[in-house]
Amino acid sequence: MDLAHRARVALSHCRVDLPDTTGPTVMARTPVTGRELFPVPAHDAAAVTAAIDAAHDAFLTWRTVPAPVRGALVKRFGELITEHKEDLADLVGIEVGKIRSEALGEVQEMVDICDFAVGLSRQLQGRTMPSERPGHRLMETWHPAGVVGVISAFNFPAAVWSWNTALALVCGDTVVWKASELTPLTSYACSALLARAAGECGAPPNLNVLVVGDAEAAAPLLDDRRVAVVSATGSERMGAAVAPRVAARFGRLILELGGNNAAIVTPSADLDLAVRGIVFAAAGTAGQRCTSMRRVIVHESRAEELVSRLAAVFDRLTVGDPFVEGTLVGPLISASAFTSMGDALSTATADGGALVAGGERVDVHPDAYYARPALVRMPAQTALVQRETFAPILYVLTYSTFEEAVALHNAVPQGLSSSIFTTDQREAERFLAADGSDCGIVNVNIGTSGAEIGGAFGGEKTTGGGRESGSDAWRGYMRRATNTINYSSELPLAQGVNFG
Ligand code: UN1
Repeated sequence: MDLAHRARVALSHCRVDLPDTTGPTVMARTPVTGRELFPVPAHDAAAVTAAIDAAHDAFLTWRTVPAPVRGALVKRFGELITEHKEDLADLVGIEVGKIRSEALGEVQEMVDICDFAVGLSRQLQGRTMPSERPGHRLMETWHPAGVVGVISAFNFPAAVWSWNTALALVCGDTVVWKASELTPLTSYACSALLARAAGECGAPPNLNVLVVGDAEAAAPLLDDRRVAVVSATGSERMGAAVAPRVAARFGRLILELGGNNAAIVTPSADLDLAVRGIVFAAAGTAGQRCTSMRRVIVHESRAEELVSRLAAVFDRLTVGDPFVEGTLVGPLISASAFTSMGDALSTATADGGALVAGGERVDVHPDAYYARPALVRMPAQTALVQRETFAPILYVLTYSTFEEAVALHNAVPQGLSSSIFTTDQREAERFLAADGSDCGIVNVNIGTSGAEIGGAFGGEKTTGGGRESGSDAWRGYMRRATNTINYSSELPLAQGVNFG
């Protein structure tokens, strides 16, 4: 199959009009074959500043459009995504190497967040509180915050942007999107669909301005005070570079960084369920989700059985071309991702770990990097296990007491997603309690990945503390004003203060 041709067809369905550029370009690639596709325009720092100018101009109009009218645009956008679901899934499949079902799932996640945001556009509610003063009213109002800088990663090139953008738009913000250089085609297609929806709805242009570039190009997003919120998804290293710069100008941050997600498997666990949940979370998306499962902490009484069942499944997972039906594990994004995986496995063995299954390169295309998901038993939670390696490696640790399991679980720097497999209600509740899992996402009897958009998504510690997507994450995209209104003809002061 000619993936360059297929990408061009999807782009033209989405009415992406790529200008012939004399300026900087980035080469679109596919990890499916490891080949280059074609060059597309890229942006430098000057273009990013121009993007902020344009998005800020649009903000000045957009913030006064009634929120339900803003919702109507997001509704149309959701319809266009639905109409182009196959095209977007093609691009995600080509640029990220996701299997069809997961590529379609990513696009469905976009439709879901649009639905959510449309409803939200009539529910951006502030509270009214009783005032302590007679003839006074105390209330809060939520206002648009400004330009939102969205920095997204290769692994969810469309959905993570849409979580931010659907909310930002109904909240009255506009967006400058710094997309991953690894997935420019998907970002051009998403932006074209949104621009089309905006045009049809009579919304101002430049509600979302796409920039494709490297970290240096993104610098104005971090430093420009008009960018009220920076929502960045990616590695802990990226977050450590971004956060202090935004904080230095007191900009608001929504960070969604590394995960080192684990499942605890207790003596009472339903192992049929556990094996399925663990395999999807660990091997799905070739271990390249921020929610991918990286650790299993299993009770010593079930360890042999669980490991042998997991190994049997890892050994027979279909690793291969994601466009071939039946494939479950597609490629790693790059040669360097494969090298990191290999390095991690060597360190694991040097640290006394035992490779039980997988880890080897699978020969699918000579220039592409496919790997069989690796299952590694570790004698301890070593420095390596405490790090996020963005590849399909699952470390197995054992425990004897529940307290030990929770302590091991929480003894990593990251705090994104977690799960427990148990049929003991006490254990489940203890894991969910204040002294249980310290993560932002805590699941029972499902794996760590595949969160629904209705909940707030994000995590603690080095994961960065941000929340995106559902629940009340919208508040991160608005500014709150507290209003005290005096409708009396007296001027009583709060706290009973007397002044003259
Ligand atoms: C990510 O990997 O950055 O919960 C996002 C999940 C998906 C989103 C992952 N809904 O796995």
